[in-house]
Parts: sequence; structure tokens; C-alpha cells
Amino acid sequence: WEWPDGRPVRQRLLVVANRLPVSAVRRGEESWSLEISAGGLVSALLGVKEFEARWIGWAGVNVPDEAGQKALTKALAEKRCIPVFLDEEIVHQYYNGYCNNILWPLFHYLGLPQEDRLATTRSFQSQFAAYKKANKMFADVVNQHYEDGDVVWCHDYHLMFLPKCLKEYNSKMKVGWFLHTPFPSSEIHRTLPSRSELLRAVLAADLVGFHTYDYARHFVSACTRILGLEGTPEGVEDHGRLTRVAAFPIGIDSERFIRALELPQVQEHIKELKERFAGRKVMLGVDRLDMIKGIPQKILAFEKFLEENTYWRDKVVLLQIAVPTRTDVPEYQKLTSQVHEIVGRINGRFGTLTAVPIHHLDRSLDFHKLCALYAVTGTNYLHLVFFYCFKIVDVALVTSLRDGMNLVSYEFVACQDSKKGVLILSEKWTSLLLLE
Ligand code: ADQ
Repeated sequence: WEWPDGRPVRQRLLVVANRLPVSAVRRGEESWSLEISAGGLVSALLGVKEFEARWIGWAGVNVPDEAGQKALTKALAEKRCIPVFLDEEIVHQYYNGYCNNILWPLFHYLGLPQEDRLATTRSFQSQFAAYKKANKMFADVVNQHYEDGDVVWCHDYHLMFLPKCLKEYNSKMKVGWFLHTPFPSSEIHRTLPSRSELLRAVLAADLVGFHTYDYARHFVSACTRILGLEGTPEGVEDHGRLTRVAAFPIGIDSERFIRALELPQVQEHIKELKERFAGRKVMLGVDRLDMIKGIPQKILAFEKFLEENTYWRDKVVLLQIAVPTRTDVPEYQKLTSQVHEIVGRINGRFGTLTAVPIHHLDRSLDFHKLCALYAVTGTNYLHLVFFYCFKIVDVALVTSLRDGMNLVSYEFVACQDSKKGVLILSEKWTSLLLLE
């Protein structure tokens, strides 16, 4: 397609995800600052270039007043983002509750919290109701901004009800849904009280995508075994209507990393870090602080390594960068304390007056000062940290217990150019990368 003056018309794409790629921080009654959010979904979608994309999602903040909402909507519009305003109660029930306390652990084979095994428990019912309500609120915003011909791309386990809500508004809307986590075996999905409703809602989409063939196969099995529908080589069929199901392994925009390595600021920091860790081998972990990432396991394995290899004790350092995430969820608060406690113990055990074996960074790092100090247009500080680190480290450790894909491993490889660092992956990821 093209405009009469020859300019190509790009396909409009509405990306709908629970979180916008930026988080909003209120600076005054009507003034907001926006920061890039850290996480795999954002990193993965930064590579989407062929479309005229708008992003619809929650800005990670409660904005009860109309003036604040108006000002934030305006600030976000400059970033091509459209906010969905969720109040505190909905966030608590839908996001902290149903999404992060039920679906996330279940999809990573960590099971359901005991009290939620019975569909009749009050907390489950109210969380599921809030989940559906929140999905409807996302659908309302999509519907307000939808124009004929747009493609709507819904993301992740937070929005499994969205395809159904959208098709109820407009059955002609082209809707895709992609899952960033694993989709578990149907035997696991079967334990979820709302299993059938969720599957049916996703099947309203035209195309359903997963990272791997196994996840796609699990989804199709769940539809055949739980809903009694027919699985076909293309997807799932329900009374003559086909929902296509396929694997689309996600990647990264590697050029973005390679280009950043040439920035003078990055070069300068690579030099500083090399001097700082001269004479020691550097191991690196970069993860959201999440139970699926195997951070305590990684640190304990490092302790065992030091225990068994006295020669290496003052010759190796582990840098663990772990961005705190879902900090309102008690399980995540416990994980943070657990990691801090283990790091403290190991540093006490193997540290010397001049050096410690583990450098663990979380958000106590002064993000804003560093941002100002190293500000580089279009590049956020945390990514710069990785460029510096990825360039100087000898070994990157990705020890997820389960993960949808894991982009950190790709990012590390992209930053290697002439240097030949070693990537150590927990078993599952090895097979995924070999496929790539
Ligand atoms: P995550 O679990 O967030 O997302 P992961 O693939 O590990 O995804 O990627 C994390 C991203 O966040 C990377 O781009 C990394 O650079 C960045 N990041 C990690 N730690 C950070 C830190 N301390 N500070 C700042 N940024 C940090 C989900 C699924 C994954 C799936 C992705 C993409 O859980 O399995 O690979 O989506 O689909």
C-alpha cells in the first residue's frame, strides 16, 4: 500500500500488554516523568519495526484524579502509549492476586497456592472476577482506539480474556495473542479451577502464539482434553471455526546492542570495570528477582564452587544484577530477603578486607543519579550496565528453573564480538538455543 504521494502506508498495530514499556512517576499534580520498564516483554518488542505501533497498557501507578489522568495520557501520547487506568483494589486482586499468585506459578510448574485449590474459596473467586473485569477494561480502551484494518496483538497470561472481550465488540477485529511464559502440560492446566473459561477466551483470537513447539502442543492438548475440541495441524477447531496455533520463538534486536558497544560512554565504563576487576575472572547474572530465575540456586552453586576450589577464592567474582519485581507480592518479598541473606553469609565467609566474592545489585543502586551521569539518548542505564558487564565478563550464568525463553542469554551473546565469553545455561535453555 502507499499514500497518493508514494509514501508507504504502514500497517497499524495495537500492542496490548499489562504494562506499558514505560513506568510513570508523579512529579507534581499534573507533571509526570517516564522511565523505561525492565523486563523481557519490553526488550522483545523493542525490535518490532515494520508496523505503525501504539502500545496500550497500565503505567504501573494508581492515578485516582482526573487532572492526573489527563496529564499522564498526554505525556504518554508522545511515546505512542495509551494508558489503562486500574485502581488499587483491581491491581491487588487482578495483578498481584490472579496473575502473579496463581497463573504465573502454575504456568512455571510451581503449583497453585494451597488455599486456591478450591474454586469455592472467596479469594479465588474475587481474584478471578477482578481478572475478568480488568481484561474488560483493557478491551474498552482498545475498542476506543481501534480503527478498521488495525491488527490487535494481545500479550501474556495477564490478558487471556482479552481476545474474547474484543471479538464480542467487533467480530471482524484481527486479534493475535502471544504467551511469554511456558504453557504447562494439560495435566497441570487441568488443576486450575477456571481452566475451561480461560482456554475458550484465548481461542477467540485468530492466531495464538508460543515461544516453542512444546508450549503450543500443550495448549492444543489442553483444548482437546479439557474442552473436547478437535486439534488439527494448524491449531484448534471449534464448530468449523479454526484458531491457528503456532510457535514463534522470540529474539532480540541484536543491532541495538552491537551499536551501543561503540558509544564512548560504554567504552569508558568497560575500561573502568576492567581495571576494577583486574586479575579476577568475572561471572555475571542478570535477572528479574523472580523465583523462576533460580537466583538462590545460582548463588549457592557459586558458594559450593568456592568451597571446593580454594585456588579460585580470591580470583573470581560473581556480579548479580537483580531488578526487584512484583514487590507487593509476599513470595517476592521473601525471595529478596532470602537472596540478601545468602549473599551476606557467603561474603562473610569468603570475603577479605579488600574484596568480596559476590556483588549483588538491586534497586538500592542510585538509578537516577547514574541515569543523569551516563545519560545517552534512547538508551536506558540498566541496559548500559549490561553492555559494560557483558563486555568484561568471562562467564554469564543463566540458571532459570523454568522460563518462557530468556533473553539475557541472547543479549550476552550479542555483546561478545571479538571476545569469547562462556555462557552457562541451565539444561532447558541449551536445547532452545541450539534450535535457534
Ligand atoms: P522476563 O522474565 O522479564 O520476561 P527475560 O527473557 O529474562 O524475561 O528478559 C529480561 C529482560 O529484562 C532482558 O532484556 C534484560 O536485559 C532485562 N533485565 C533483566 N534483569 C534486569 C535488571 N536487573 N535490570 C534491568 N533490566 C533487566 C518474560 C518471560 C521470559 C521471556 C520474555 C520475553 O518470563 O521467559 O523470554 O518474557 O518473551
